[in-house]
Amino acid sequence: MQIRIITLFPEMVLNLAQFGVVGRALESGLVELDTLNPRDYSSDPHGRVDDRPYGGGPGMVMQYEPLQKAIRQARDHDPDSHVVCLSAQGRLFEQKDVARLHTYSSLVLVAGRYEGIDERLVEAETDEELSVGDFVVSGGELPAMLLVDALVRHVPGALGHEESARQDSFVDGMLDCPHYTRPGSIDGREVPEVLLHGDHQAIKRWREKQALGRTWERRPDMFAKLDLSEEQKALLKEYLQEQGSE
Ligand code: 9D3
Repeated sequence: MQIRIITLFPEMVLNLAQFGVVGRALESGLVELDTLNPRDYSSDPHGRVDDRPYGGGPGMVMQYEPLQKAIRQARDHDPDSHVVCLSAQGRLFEQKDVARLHTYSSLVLVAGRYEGIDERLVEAETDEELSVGDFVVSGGELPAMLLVDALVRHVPGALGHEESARQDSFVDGMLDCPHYTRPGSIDGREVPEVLLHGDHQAIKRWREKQALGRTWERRPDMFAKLDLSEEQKALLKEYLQEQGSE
């Protein structure tokens, strides 16, 4: 998988290549990450890539031409290239997009700065517009890095232990259960008894109960989309009874 990020701050996103799961995936050659700087495609003698907004108002707008040239270069004549624009106006990025996007052999991520990008560029040269959440950040770089990290987790072999990738998609739609490690007791707070005895059936059941209960409590939006089995409904009931008795 080839990922190219179009950004005025290439050093920012290339830092991602040095650490953890993404770093190892890039080292192993499973994923290739490059950047293209629109400044290098500006026809302006000073390398300008922004201009004042039509209609007035604060801030600057990223110009069409440098971005268009950078995107065309990044697509590299690959008919399977897919261009994503990171923008606060985009549809919300979620786990199901990860599975979909990771099927493209060439992914081009456009990270904007300033007040925004000339709308005609978004319409004519990008395939979709994605946001990473309802909060404002200063540009598309951190959102693009988030996408890359989530995507790399789905590339076969990138995690080392394939179980985790399968778990990511299994857990997709539900929050994770709580985790514990030694010591068994901290300031009177004990690790749940069931985790200490190696009854794997009981542990699996407990973990699913916690996942269901937490999703119900913390994420009613996620919970509403779940289609619970009879067994899961019973687990959730148990969870709620146990919460009530504590
Ligand atoms: C007047 C409102 N503008 C700034 C306060 C709008 C605005 C312009 C540029 C808001 C954000 C940005 C830069 N953000 C992104 O490029 C961005 C983003 C985000 O801010 N939130 C969530 N996802 C994303 S993806 C790209």
